[in-house]
Amino acid sequence: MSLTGLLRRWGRRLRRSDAAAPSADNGDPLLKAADSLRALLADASIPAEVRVELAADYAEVEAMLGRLEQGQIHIAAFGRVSVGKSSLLNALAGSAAFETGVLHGTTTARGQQVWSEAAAHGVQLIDTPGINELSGEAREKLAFEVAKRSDLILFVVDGDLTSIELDALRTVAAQQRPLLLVLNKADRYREDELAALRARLLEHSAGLIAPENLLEARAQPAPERVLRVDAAGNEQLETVTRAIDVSALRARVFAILEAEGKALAALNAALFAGDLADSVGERLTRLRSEIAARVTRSYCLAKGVAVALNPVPVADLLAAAALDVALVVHLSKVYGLPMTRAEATGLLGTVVAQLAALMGAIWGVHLVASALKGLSAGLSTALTAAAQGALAWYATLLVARAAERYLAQGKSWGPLGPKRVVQDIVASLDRDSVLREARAEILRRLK
Ligand SMILES: Nc1nc2c(ncn2[C@@H]2O[C@H](COP(=O)(O)OP(=O)(O)O)[C@@H](O)[C@H]2O)c(=O)[nH]1
Ligand SMILES: [Mg+2]
Repeated sequence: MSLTGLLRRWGRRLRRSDAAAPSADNGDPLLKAADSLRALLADASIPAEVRVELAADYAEVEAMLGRLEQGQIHIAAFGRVSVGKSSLLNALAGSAAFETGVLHGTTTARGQQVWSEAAAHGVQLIDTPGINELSGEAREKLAFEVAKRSDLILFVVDGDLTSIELDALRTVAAQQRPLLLVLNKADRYREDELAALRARLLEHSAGLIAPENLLEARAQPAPERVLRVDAAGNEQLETVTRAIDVSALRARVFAILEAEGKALAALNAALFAGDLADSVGERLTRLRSEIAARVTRSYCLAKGVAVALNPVPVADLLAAAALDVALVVHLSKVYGLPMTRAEATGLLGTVVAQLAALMGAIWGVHLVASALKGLSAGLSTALTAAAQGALAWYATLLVARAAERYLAQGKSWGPLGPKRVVQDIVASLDRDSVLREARAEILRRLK
């Protein structure tokens, strides 16, 4: 199996990881996740170019590994601007570390503080700028990024879900991280309103949030104005501060921490590593086909020019194999599945046999006709030569495509077998335009 295929499989396996449900026989999920991350970081077969492109992700995996080793858990607040995310985290931490305010966009960057009460669990509280109804795409992107890299997400709202919130909730839920829905500013509602709101929230988030994961909070309740009448009968307007109350949320978070503990972090790391393995795999596939296309083109040109300079009969085109063997060997290296010359010769033999069988009768007539198409009588020898060279180019391109298919499937023709694969390739290439381009390119080189 190719590296790309392995990475894909690995990504799936990591995502399926039973890290969240540790059992006695599958070892410590933390260690398992850490081992997977370490293996991904150390995989020497991933080209430097891919590492550079995915540097930020690699750094994140390293950071996760660090967190896993220190046993850290990240809890992030996520939600619309001004619902009280910063206030909520401050209330949990019992500090005022995060800036809060009535103005939209008080929080502009990701923030982090230790939750000392949950220090035994190594919990860090993460603040995010929040998603916006109207603007702030970059901030919104950041919020989603943070959510993606957190171990437990507090999705904070201050009323019924808006459609934007519902979309965001779905997106976050799809990341498969443990998720709590927090109805903050509960002080603004009467008991009966709260009950109705609760029912609506559960209805709207059905399938995403279980009832025990919907919590009410009063992170920074507004002071209450009460009219007092003293003994003398004087009326006085008093401002009474109301107590911060995040006890239900705190209890739920602790219950989750107790029950699932470090497995949360392991699960998240596994999910993230799975994503990374996928993007490495995709990037690798793209990179390979880019390089393979360059390599193939240079061989096609070399062969085309060589044949044009030293024309050979059409039937010999497929036999003039030295360059094609070199091409197959070269491609096998690009695909990280090196082949010996003997192996490459064998592969070439298979492809050429299929091509010959496929083209058989048409080979001499149609192909030469299309190679020469558009050329009028009184051809210069250069044009005839270029037409011959173009045929050689075309044959080499077919060989390269077939070899690539074979390599991309981990040195296998797959269930279709070589005959169908070669047929597909011949059908998928626009022969006339290949020949046209080849001829033009060869003529340019011959001048
Ligand atoms: N009434 C009420 N207001 C709150 C509560 N929590 C936060 N606020 C207010 O909501 C505003 C926005 O809070 P902030 O934490 O900055 O929101 P963020 O943008 O989500 O981080 C501030 O003026 C807070 O005082 C609450 O529980 N009740
Ligand atoms: Mg804030």
